[in-house]
Amino acid sequence: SQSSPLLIPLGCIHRVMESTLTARDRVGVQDFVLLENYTSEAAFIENLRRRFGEKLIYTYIGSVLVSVNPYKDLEIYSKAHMERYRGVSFYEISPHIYAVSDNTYRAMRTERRDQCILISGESGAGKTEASKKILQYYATTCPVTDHMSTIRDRLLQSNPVLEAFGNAKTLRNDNSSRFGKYMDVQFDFRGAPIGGHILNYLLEKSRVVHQNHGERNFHIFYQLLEGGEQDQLSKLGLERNAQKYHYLVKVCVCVCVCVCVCVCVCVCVCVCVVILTVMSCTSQGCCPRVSSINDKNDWKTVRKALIVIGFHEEEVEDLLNIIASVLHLGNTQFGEGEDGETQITTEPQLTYLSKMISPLSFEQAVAARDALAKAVYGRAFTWLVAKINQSLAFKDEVYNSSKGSSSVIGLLDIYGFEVFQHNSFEQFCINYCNEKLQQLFIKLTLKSEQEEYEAEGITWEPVKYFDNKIICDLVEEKHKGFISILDEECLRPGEPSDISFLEKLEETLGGHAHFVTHKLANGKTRKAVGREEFRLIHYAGEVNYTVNGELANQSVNSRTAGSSDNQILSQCFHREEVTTQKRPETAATQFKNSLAKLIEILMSKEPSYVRCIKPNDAKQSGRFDEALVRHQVKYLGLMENLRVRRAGFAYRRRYEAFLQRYKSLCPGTWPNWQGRLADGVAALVQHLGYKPEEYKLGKTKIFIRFPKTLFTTEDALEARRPALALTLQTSWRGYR
Ligand code: AD9
Ligand code: MG
Repeated sequence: SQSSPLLIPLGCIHRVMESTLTARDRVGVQDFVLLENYTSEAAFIENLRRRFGEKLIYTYIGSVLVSVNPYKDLEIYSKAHMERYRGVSFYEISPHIYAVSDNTYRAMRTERRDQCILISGESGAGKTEASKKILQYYATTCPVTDHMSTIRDRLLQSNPVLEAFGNAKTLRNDNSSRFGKYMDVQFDFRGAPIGGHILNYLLEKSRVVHQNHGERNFHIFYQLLEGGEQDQLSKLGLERNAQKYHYLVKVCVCVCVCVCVCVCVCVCVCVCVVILTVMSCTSQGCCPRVSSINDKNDWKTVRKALIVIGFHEEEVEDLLNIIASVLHLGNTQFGEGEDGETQITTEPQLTYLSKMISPLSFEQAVAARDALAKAVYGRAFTWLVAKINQSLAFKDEVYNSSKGSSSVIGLLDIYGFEVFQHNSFEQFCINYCNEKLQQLFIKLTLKSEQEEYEAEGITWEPVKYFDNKIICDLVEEKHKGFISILDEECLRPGEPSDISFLEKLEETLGGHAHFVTHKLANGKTRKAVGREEFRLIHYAGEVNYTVNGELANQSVNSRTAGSSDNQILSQCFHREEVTTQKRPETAATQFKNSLAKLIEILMSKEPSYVRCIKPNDAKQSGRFDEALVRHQVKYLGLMENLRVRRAGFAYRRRYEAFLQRYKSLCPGTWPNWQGRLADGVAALVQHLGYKPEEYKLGKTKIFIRFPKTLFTTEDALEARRPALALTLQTSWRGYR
């Protein structure tokens, strides 16, 4: 049966090795299950706040780890800390991301079942940091031979490379992941890492040509300009000044306002306050430098990482050429030719770019330029991931030496739910992806748990929770969901139009509880939603999306790129694509399908959860904004999670397995029980002195409410058969 992550550590709290806990560790409760007033949201938040105040950022809800971003480096990630958690049962030590990492690792080894760790939370909550800490834990604590150390190093070094090309500064996070990442780490039978594989999801390509004010393009552009050697930049025709590049920053007009306040008390004191107001940053982010980022150092790290991963010098050159050509593309300007046609007017750019003059209007030429830049960057990113995957693929000789048995731990780190002033198609995909993951969490924790009680005929007080399936359906339902409508509009003959798309949406989805447009039912206009917008009421909040450009033609001048001398580019734009002009799937459908595959992968593994919380919007350490935290606790469903956990049965086991394990503890069932299994179990638990409130007998399984009950039984077994008793952790895991 599908095992649930709710089952294991409720009881862990009873076994916490008191001696390992310091007074500081005891602030609040380490597991929300222990909260006296466990139904009170205020008590929940107060516990988080108190612990956060003591820099205790981790707390459990059973086996689910809740993590609050400290926004400062805490000294809890050293090698010594890793050692403390290594091989120690989840419940014997204070909550930590390393405890989850270790528990998952040992479960993979003892149960021989693939695992995955799902990290969720909104943008800036700490998902990427958590996933890096997990990977570092495995890299440090798992056994490795020389042979395997290369793979371990490559796994670690893939992070800075992918972050350089796929992360950027946003208003929410200075290192925001602009792509989704699922990484499988493969281990051999000794538990050593032998390979890896990365799946990447929808890179936010629009960022290549446009960023909101206060944001940046992908880190790699600034890293190259800041850290690249002078002769390398010259070769690429680049200047060491981000201000020169349209795709990075527009020349800002700064207006200085000088306010003089004169106060006369015997002497005149003149206080001048100079306010620099950035007036015109119409299209780009306007912030090439970010205080929390050192582009020059990061460049060095990326260059070294590329070597570790196994990039040849020519490949690095080609990659840099692509980065440079995107910048040159951005600076390409258009003017009117003698016959009124649009021409490229910036000569120097032509030295670095293939000619792309065609009978286009000015707007079309700009759109084609931007589309080409996005496509080139997007495909180079895909190529990069494929290249990293090649280097992480475990080689046959390693596989053979591992005697053919390997297991996997998958790490999911995607872009978090986000809301900006202007939300486009990309935000729609990011937030839809978060809906799907929330749905998976509900399915695997809240829903499956309650369904099992029902199926087994166990009396149970159902816990109410918001099921966001209704929003997933709104987006992906066949024929009448958002994506189907978008597809239809795109496939209609003639130019697809944003307005007709919006009308279609209104026609089909108008009246849906989670879909809103500017039109009110009484014929009036809703001011909070613009005429080119629609609003989705997501599980995590309301977001207005602009349809402007939603259906923009994504055709790319593949011919130019496909015949390029640059090896990466010509691989990215296959020749067949140029000749076979079949209409591709829309980006939304592609994304929907890739998400469906991801969910399938995750469902095939045993999940562990890390739920990340962002304590404030100012990215400041020590600040705990209660309203913001309350909002996240609500939409992440943490209270429901706790209630199900408290009300539920920590442990369940099929009758035959339960009897088999414990029959020796009861003369009536030993050595073989001949009657009905349920009766045998009833006789056994009666003999063991289980109280009625401690257990329930279902149709095929016994359900035990408190792990303490089972621990006592385990202890009895251990006392009787010390040689046969497995470690507690193993047996807990194995009982399913
Ligand atoms: V997004 O959805 O990719 O925009 P994430 O990934 O959830 O987001 P990230 O892990 O990038 O957020 O964390 C944001 C910043 O918070 C980091 O750059 C760190 O400066 C900070 N952070 C997060 N977790 C920790 C931590 N455990 N210790 C110290 C942290 N700082
Ligand atoms: Mg991230």
